[in-house]
Parts: sequence; C-alpha cells; structure tokens
Amino acid sequence: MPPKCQAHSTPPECRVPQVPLLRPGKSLTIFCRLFLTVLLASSLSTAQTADQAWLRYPGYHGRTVIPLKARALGHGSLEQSAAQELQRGITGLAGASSCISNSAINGETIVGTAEEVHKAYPELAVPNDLEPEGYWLDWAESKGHALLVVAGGDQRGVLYGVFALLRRLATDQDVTHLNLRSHPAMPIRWVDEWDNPDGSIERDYAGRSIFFEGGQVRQDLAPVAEYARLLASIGINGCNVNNVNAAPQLLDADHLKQLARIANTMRPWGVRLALSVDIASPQKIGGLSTYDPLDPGVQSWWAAKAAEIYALIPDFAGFTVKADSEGQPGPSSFGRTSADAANTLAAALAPHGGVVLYRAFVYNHHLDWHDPKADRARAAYDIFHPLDGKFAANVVVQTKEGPIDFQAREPVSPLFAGLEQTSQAMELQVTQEYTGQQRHLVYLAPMWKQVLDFDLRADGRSTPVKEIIAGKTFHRPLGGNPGSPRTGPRPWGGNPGSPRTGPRPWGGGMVAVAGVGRDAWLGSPLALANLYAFGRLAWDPNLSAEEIAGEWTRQTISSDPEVVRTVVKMLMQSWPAYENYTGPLGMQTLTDITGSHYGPNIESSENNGWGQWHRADHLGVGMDRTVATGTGYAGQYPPEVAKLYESLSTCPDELLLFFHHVPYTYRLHSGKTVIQHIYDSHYEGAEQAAQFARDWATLEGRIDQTLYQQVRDRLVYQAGHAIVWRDAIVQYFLKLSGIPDEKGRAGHYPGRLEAEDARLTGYKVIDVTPWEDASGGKAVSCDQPQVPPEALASPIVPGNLTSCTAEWTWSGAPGRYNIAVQYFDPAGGGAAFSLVLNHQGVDSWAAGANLPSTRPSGDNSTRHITPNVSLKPGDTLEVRGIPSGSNHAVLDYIEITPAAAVP
Ligand code: GCV
Repeated sequence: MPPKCQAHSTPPECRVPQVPLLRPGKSLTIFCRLFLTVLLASSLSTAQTADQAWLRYPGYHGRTVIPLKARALGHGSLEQSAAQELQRGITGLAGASSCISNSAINGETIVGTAEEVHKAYPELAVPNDLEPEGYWLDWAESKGHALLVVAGGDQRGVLYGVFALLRRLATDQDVTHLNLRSHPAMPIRWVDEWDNPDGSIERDYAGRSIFFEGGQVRQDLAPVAEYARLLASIGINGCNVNNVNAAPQLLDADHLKQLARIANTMRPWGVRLALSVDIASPQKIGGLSTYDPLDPGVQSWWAAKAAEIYALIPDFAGFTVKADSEGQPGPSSFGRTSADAANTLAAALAPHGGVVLYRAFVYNHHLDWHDPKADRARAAYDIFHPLDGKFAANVVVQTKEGPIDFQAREPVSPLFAGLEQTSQAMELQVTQEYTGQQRHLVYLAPMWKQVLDFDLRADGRSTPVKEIIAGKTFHRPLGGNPGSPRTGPRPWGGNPGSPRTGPRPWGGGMVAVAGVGRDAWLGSPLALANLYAFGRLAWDPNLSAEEIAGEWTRQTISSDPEVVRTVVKMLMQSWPAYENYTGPLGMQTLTDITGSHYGPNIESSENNGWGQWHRADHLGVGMDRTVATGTGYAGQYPPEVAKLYESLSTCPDELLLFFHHVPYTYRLHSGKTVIQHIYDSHYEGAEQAAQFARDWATLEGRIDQTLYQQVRDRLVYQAGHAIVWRDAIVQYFLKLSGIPDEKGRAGHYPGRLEAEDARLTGYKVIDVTPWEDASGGKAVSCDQPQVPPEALASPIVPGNLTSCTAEWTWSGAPGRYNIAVQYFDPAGGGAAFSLVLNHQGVDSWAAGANLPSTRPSGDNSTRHITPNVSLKPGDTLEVRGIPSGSNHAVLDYIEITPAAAVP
C-alpha cells in the first residue's frame, strides 16, 4: 500500500498517478515523494533573481505525488539546465509539503530528448514525432521503477517540458494523469530590450540596464543568467539586447566579443542573442562612403560582419532593424525600399541561419497636420503592402499590434492581412510606455488577446491574427517559400549542435519590448504579470488572459483562493479601467505625446507632424479615417472588416473616434451621447482605480507584507493619478464642447478648496500648462518661501526655515473628514508638505517621487490623503510647502470629504 500523505494540514490524500505506459501486468508502486535534494539550493541570496518574479516555487499544495529524483539522460547544456531547474523547483515546492517520504526511492523523473528517452528505455512508447521545441510529459514504469518522463522534441523542448511540469506543480494542478503534449504556436518568441551601451534604457521604468554600463557590456552578468532563466520558463527563445535606435559601435570587434559573453550566459537557457543594427553602420563604423543596401561594397561589408558575429556566437539569432523611422537612417536616402535593405542583411545572415526582423514602424513624423487626408495610421500598410513577395525567405516583417504606437486602444494593424507572401511577427510592449509606466496597474493580456483573436477575414475567410503571425494562414514556412516542403535546412528553431533539418514549423512569431532593468526586473511587482503573459501567449495564443493571470498569481503571490480571486479580478479589470480614465472611444491615450507619454495633455497630439491627431474642436471629435470622406485608412482592411469600420452604424463604440469625426451629441450604440460617455467613463475609470486599492487592502495578512505594502503604495498613488486624468479630460471637454454633464459632476467638485482662493503667504498663483492638468487651470507656487513664526522660535535648522502657506477656514458641518492635498511633484528636488489644523501639525510628507517632467503638470500631479481629521466650523486649515531645488512645492487644491465616503 502506498503511504498516505498530506499536503499541508487539511488536504486530501496524495494521489498516485496513473501509468498509461506501463506494460501490462506491472503493478504500481509510487508513493508520496517529493524531492529533498538540496543539490542546487543555489547562490541566489542577494542578487537580482528569477524568484523575485514568478519562479519562487513557494510550496506544493497539490495532491499528486512525484518522484524524488531527477536525472538528465543527455549531456547538452540545455538538458543540464532542465534537470537542475527541476531539482531546484522540487526542492522549493517540497518545502511546504508534507508529501515527503524519506523511504520513497523507487522512482525518478527522467528528462531527455525523445530520441534519448527511446534509446535508454526502448520499452516506453515515447512519441517519435515531437515538434521542434515541443515536449511530452507522462508517467511510465521501467523495471519496477516509476518514471515521470519529460521528453523533448529537441533540447529546448526538454527545458520547456520541465518548466511546464514545474508550472503545473507550482499552481497545484493535478498531475495524476499527464499524457501532455505541447509545442509552441510560433517559432519566433523574442523579447526586445531597448538598452543603450551607456546603461540607460529607452522607455524603461525599472532602473538601469542588466546588459550594459559605461559603453561596455557589464562585468556582472548574473542578472542576465537569471533573466534568461525567467524567459526560458515561459518559452522565450530569443533576446535582442540593444535599442532599435541602434548604437553602431556595438558591431565593432571589441563589442562583439563582449556581446558573445551575453550570448554564452543566455545559451544554457535556450535564449539566443539578437542585435538591433543601424542600417548606416557600413558608413558609420565601416569606413565606407555609402550605406546604400544595393552597393556591392555595402553588401560585402554586411556579409563579413555576419561571418565575424557567427565566429563568436554560433547560434546568433539575427538582426532587428528600425530604418527610415523617427530620424533613423534608412534605404529611402538612396531611393531603395525596405525590402532592398532587409534583403541585404538577410543575404549576409542566410548562410549562418540567422533572420532579419525588419520593423514596419516606418512613418513620416513631419506630416502636414493641415491636410485632412494625411494619416500616420496608413503608413505601415502603404509602405509594406506593395513590397509583399519581395522579401527574402529569412526576413520577418515585425509590425506593432496597432497602426499607431502601443496606445491604450487601437484597432489591429491592417498590415497583418496585407502580407500574404511574407513572414510576420507582431510587436507588443510589455514596458508600459503609454499605459501607466508601471506606476499604474495595467494587465495587458486582455488587450493582446483581442488583437490575437481578431479575425481580419482576409480573402473572405477566417484569418485570426494569431494564425497569420504563426505562418499558418498563408502557409509561410520561416526561411522557405509558400508551398515548399516543410523540411530541409531551416534558419530558426534548431538548437546549437542539433541538425538543422527535419520538419519545421510555420514561420513568424511575437516580439515584446520588455524593458527590464535592475530594479526588480520591471520596477513594479504586478507589472511582471505582463512579461509572464507575453511568453505564455507566444507559446499558446489560445490561452485566456484570465487563466494566465491565475497561473501567474498562484506562482508569484499565493495560491490562497481568496488571493487568487482578488488579484485576478484586479488584473482583468485594470486595462478597461485605464482606458476609461485616459482616453475612451478609440481617441488613443490622451497623453503628452511629444514628451513623457505619461500624464494628460490633450492638445499635445494636435498641430504637429507626429500624426496622433484626434481632431477635437468645439463641435466634435475624432479622426475621419473612412474611405468615403476621410483618409481612407479603413479601406486598408479586407472588405468585411473595412465595411464594419467604414459605417457609423457598425463601427464599434470603442473605436468610434479612431475612425470617425462626430459631433459631441452623436449617440453611441450604448444610447449615450459621445460627450456623456467621455464624462461617465472617466468617473467610472477613476472609481475602478480607487476600488483596486480597496480590493488589495483585503489581502493584508494573507500575503507577504513587503509585497503587500509595495503594491498598496502604488495603488493608492494610481487612484490619485486617475483623478488627475479624470479631471483633466472632463474639464477639457466640458470647456471645449460647452455641454454640461447630465449627472452634474463635471466642473463641480464638492469639498474642493482651490489653492488660488486661499489666504496665501509666500505662495503665488501660477498658470499650469496644459491648463487642464490643474483644477481650474491654476495652482500656487512657492518661489519666495517665507519664514514661519514658529521656526523663528525654534533652533535654526536649514530646510525647515522657509515655507509657503495656503490657509482656509472650514465652514462645513462638524465631523470627521479625509483631507486630500493635491500637489505637483516635478523632478528636480524633494519638496516637503505639512497639513496644519489650528496651528497644530496633523500630517507631513515628502515629495520627490521621481515622476516625469521638471515643471508642474499632469505627469507629476499627486494626491496625499490625511484620513479621519476632526473638523468644526471656524477651524483653520493650512498647507505648508517647503520647496527644494526646482520643486517649488506647487499646490493645486485640497479636497475635504466625509471620512466614511473615502477609504
Ligand atoms: C525606440 C515610440 C517610442 C520610441 C521608440 C519607438 C519605436 O515612438 O516612444 O521611444 O523608439 O516607438 O518603437 O521605435
């Protein structure tokens, strides 16, 4: 009889797995076992590690038993990583489980390629047709020993199989019945890092680069190894380590040697190095007089450079190219096309098996905004569709999910249906450039799912984006031509050392701009759910955003059902909430597009060449992109989709203003007018953000306290910043349209006392730019601080001497109130504030949160709440601001609300 064992205190009995591969007559003797080996208890103490993300292995609460020992059948480095990870994972998982039997020895988990498993255990029915990078997990028995088999189609498959097994255990899934076979939906599953050699990162919100510092590759690559481990756990197989605005010097001989160290560090985790290249490199660092892609000298230069790279990095993945875009040099300077440039690079890489990911993010950022037909959204299709069929087989056109630039809402890029003879990859952004920069909780998987599942109806049939980018729809074998046999040499998908032959998958894939840095990977604990979700969707785009959120929460935070329920709910509501309070109906994120891309700045989109226009005026709003009267963008979609967007009667509300210019009084399908929807959605979104903070508060005591506190602080900040967004957009459109809010909220703020209406000492009234970022457009700034009377009586301490004061007299009812102080916290100094009641201090806090922009604006407008203050009529309330550096302790207003009404 197997010994009974219990996982934690009240779980059911541990289950004994079924062994479908047993030869008849064998009996089952698998007992409660989990690993105790501490072989790899590892040196993970202080460094930046993968267990700060989801690889924590916090404890096994499931009831299936698995063998105690793990063994790799082969000697390849990926397989060794796989076996070591299994050991490490089970060690962690075993820690919290009582499903451990010291006497249990009669079994092991074996990991190896299908070929190796077959050789070692000929009696096992291992599938012999596993796909590249695919795996198969099942129970078996050999010579009276229980075997848990992890077989890979190749070495990467072994690694991914191990992570799949660990994921099932870490999420307490039943592994009694396995027989699980899986392979990735698409071969290219890369992350792009926009790191610069000096250690800075473009659009990064998590500290400095893990790859570079001071112009060189960092000596300490331990975080890179941990990152590669994290990436492997979600099936990512490529990492481009430098900014697409590429520094050409990275291709010089010295830097290539340094980059080879990065490649060596990531290789044991199956992650291949890729590089972004500047198309002008032959001229900039090669000493040539031109970089014309059709010049033979230029072509030879690239061929020699590729050979030099492959001599150092034999499994080099390929190049990513941003050209003719946002000031980057490109083939248009020589009258050449994007295909000419891509093919020159492709020819250089082809003999070595590399690919070119050529970005379709090519547009003119000097568009004429007076021209009603000009439209940035058209650019990718206009430029790349005519080139379909002209790209070399190892070129993949990499297209952002939407036609503009990672906005909170855009339609799917029509280019996905516009390239039938070209392999394609979809580019997403994990780093939250336009979606709250990791200070706001925005789980992006639901948005990505909408894109992946969107049916473009190319050629009048079902063609969801996920199948197009996987190469299935148009039969695009990566590195081959449509219709060619899916066998033979393949440029991608093989492991180092493995033969580059055999069946190959259809080509294409997904690439995420990740933006990891040295500050806990993404700077914010919950933001890591996006990186996790990206990898899981690139492996299997049919997974739901909700199930991925659940998996991530169980592995990262807790498997307590209440915690999982709460966190999943918050994650799932976060993108709609953000969209609600930043820019609804397809207007895009109404942010400062020429600056921070963070706070509200509605007019910044207009009257410039960047082309993110929403065309709001006093009569109406929206960009007419119809074929009939607008820019014609809608006509870039296949006919069924074009028709849907062209007509006001069928265009979905959420994209109405992306496709149509309508009066504010236009009625949506929901029955609301556009203007009322703008008001309502902003109030609703801000309320949703406040609810996240309340939801999270219910988890105190159920989860790690440090994590609780970190996330709590962020959510409280987000709730305040959502109000900044709400008020900016609502007051802007109220003023522009002149149409009141049916619900009487816009322009009326109960309990709000403006700083400019206070009795001011030292403070002077200023205009805030843009005006909508301050309540009433004005604030007060402490440019000439005064010496408060009590400071004169105290010992002189530099810094506490000078402040400015705004003072109000309370005339409301007696009672307990929350007092919100809305102030600006621009970069460039750490100002301080205090709240004073009847000359007694009740609260004080420091500004200096490192928010964008050096001038007061919606980027840095911040709310501090002092709860539960007792007030009676005639009380004097003061806010004192102490400036520092260029932070002038700028104050917008205070808002006094009954204590019960606000959490
Ligand atoms: C790397 C947006 C970002 C830029 C980025 C560009 C791109 O415009 O704001 O920082 O440049 O996209 O994707 O190339």
